[in-house]
Amino acid sequence: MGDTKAQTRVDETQEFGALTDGFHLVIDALKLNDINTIYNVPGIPITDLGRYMQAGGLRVLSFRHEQNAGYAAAIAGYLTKKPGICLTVSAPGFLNGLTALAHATTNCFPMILISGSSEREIVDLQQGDYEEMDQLAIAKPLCKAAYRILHAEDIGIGIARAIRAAVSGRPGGVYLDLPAKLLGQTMEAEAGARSLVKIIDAAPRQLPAPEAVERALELLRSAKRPLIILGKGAAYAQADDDIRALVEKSGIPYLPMSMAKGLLPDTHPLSAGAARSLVLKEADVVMMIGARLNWLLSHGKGKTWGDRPKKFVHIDIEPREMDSNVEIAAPLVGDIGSCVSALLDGMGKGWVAPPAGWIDEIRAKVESNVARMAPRLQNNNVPMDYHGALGVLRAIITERPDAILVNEGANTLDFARSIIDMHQPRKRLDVGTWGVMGVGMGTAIAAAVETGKPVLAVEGDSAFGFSGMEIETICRYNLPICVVVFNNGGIYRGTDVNPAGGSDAATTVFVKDARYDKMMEAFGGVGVHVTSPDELSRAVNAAMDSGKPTLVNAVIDAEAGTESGRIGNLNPQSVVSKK
Ligand code: ADP
Ligand code: TZD
Ligand code: MG
Repeated sequence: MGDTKAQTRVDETQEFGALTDGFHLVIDALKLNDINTIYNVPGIPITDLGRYMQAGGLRVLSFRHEQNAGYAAAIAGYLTKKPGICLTVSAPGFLNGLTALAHATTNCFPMILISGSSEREIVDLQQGDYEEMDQLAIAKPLCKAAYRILHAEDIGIGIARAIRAAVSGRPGGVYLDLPAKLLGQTMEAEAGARSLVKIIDAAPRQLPAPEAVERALELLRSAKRPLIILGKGAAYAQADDDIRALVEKSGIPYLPMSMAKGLLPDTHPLSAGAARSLVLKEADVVMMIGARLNWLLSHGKGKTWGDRPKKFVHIDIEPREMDSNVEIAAPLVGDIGSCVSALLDGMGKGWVAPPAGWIDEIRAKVESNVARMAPRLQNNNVPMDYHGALGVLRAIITERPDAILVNEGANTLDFARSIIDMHQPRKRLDVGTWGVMGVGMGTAIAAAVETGKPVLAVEGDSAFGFSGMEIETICRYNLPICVVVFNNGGIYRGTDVNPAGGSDAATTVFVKDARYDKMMEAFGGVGVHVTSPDELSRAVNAAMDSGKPTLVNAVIDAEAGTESGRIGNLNPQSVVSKK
């Protein structure tokens, strides 16, 4: 794009000292609101925007595909409570970013997708402009809010609206459309500065009603077998100390959803993580904190939940979440920090812990499940199975509790989730509500960038393939990320054969003995090929010590996995064909 033209514009601005333009108003508006990292892929009409951002002190990370930049922005939002920003070009770049925006919205992560767009007059008359697309209309159903800014003097307000929409109430994705023409528009610098908005209290606390708090406490007091379920909303809220205090003061056992693992350490005596089936079936009062009764919790009913009647307390910032799947006896609507601290206050001194029998029953189940698993995690089989490989990664995370674990795949996901204990909040980042393959490298990059902590990404070989090209990005920014590819040669297993017997491979298998480690070497990173748990342990420890971008190709027994991991039951069955 016209580098020299853009440069001239800046020179003129400096010369007259009185003009600014759309480019710089966007940058100033973001900086004014403490947004300092941008995940992007450059091109018309936003190449110069990225350059000016970098020149203006923002950190601008360029990806190889917008979807990965988008997943990075989404998880940045989750980790920081500020909207993660993904910047893309028009139509195809926008569409690539849109999947991530929808993912952010589904997971309640604050994110803003900012896309350049083509000439409105031509787009609206469908006259075939460069990358013509009515992006605003397409984005709308997939996000919380969508805005377009047409005039430079509206940039301040437009960006303020986008930020507020992303982080207030239930967080989510916001689309912001910036037509090419807007960026080049000029206005008086002083008026421009005055038009910017520094947002006061972007995500206001929402206090629960006192009677709702009392109703919840009454129900909890009446419980014989109470259970707390912690979801990623609880992790997002960053009310870590109060949540821990609530669990410990109440003495109520808790079950963490995948990304809530580590909010309290998985080894905590009140963790019911290893007794999931028991507690879901047997509990009589369940308090949900920042978790939804969606498919991941079997909608709060059916076999998983057993026959015992249950009553629910539900803490959520979104009132419409109440009664979404089952009746909620005690809705507690408000932000988690405020709700949890109100419950703590209300418990006072006279709180009586749940009956010891319930706690003992859970402890016994947890201990027997953990003991049963222990020897399997220590096996040194070659080829490796999931247990042997994950046993060593579990030990590594226990020794390095502040490292961030990124995880995707089917068997690779399900086994890692249950085997690897987490010890600190927001350290486990995974596929989220939709179970999206492809979040891996974007998530790992944003985790390293936003927290400065080392990242261990445990990836199925299929899952890795969706975002694998971003290992170049990891090397380019020299990020402390160790990617372990669980290479079983396919999706679920590497052993399927083409039922038609032809020369085409089966639908779920990949090239045998692929060497993903060599991809990393191509970009100057460290590639290691391992076949045993001991080798895996050495390679990952070395990577975590050195902080060098590393990819470990971990060969896993092609027969070890099962169809769809733990959710094979969701596959429809044909009455005509039998597998
Ligand atoms: P999980 O998948 O871990 O069960 P979900 O994504 O289903 O978690 O649920 C997260 C819930 O947390 C959403 O219903 C969302 O509205 C809620 N939430 C997010 N942030 C807050 C907050 N700060 N206060 C209250 N509720 C929140
Ligand atoms: N596409 C997208 C975007 N998300 C998905 N979840 C899928 C496709 C379907 N899918 C799964 O649900 S898991 C998976 C796919 C393709 C890959 C599983 O294979 P893997 O893991 O190699 O990553 P395992 O260890 O071999 O099971
Ligand atoms: Mg696989």
